[in-house]
Amino acid sequence: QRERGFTLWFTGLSGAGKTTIAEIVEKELRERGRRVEVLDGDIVRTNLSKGLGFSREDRITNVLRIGFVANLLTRNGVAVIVSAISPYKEARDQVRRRIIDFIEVYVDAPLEVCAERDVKGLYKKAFEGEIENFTGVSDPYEPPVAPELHIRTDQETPQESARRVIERLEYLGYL
Ligand code: GGZ
Repeated sequence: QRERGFTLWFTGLSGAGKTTIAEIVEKELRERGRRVEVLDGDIVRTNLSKGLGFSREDRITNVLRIGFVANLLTRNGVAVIVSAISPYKEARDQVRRRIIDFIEVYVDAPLEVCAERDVKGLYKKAFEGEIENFTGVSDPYEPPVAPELHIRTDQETPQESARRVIERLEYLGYL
């Protein structure tokens, strides 16, 4: 009997904590002997989605490409972790329809908190108008309506968030 694959899809603003939580969950899954692949928007954009920008069309293309690869891996028993802003509900729902074992995790922190953290200094640039179409500042983010899990990273530590993700996977029967 093969292990059941799944796609954990982290969506949320830049700086909300998607990558940080993904790293902790990845480690935990490996320790449990699972085969894991992480698809991070930031990294995908240097290869699979190289050349794409941040227009609505390009973001949707990016998300659908990630979804395509995630589906290939998922149906082969891999634990897939995606972290991409994926701001458009329509694109996320399209991926959801294609991947049977799809778990949407809304990594949520208020814009002010993300901007305050400003890990990469991108918010400062966005507010100063140096970066156009920056999600949450000058570009839309459509929050999930019914995610499998809603995490508030301004109210708990990354370790606590990761624990809740693992618990949800156990509850859903994937672990
Ligand atoms: C949002 C941007 C932008 C704009 C560059 N808007 O937090 P990060 O830095 O490390 O990750 C963000 C990444 C966004 O790529 P995604 O593939 O996740 O986006 S999407 O799902 O919408 O396709 C951010 C950085 O690239 N970045 N410019 N204008 N984030």
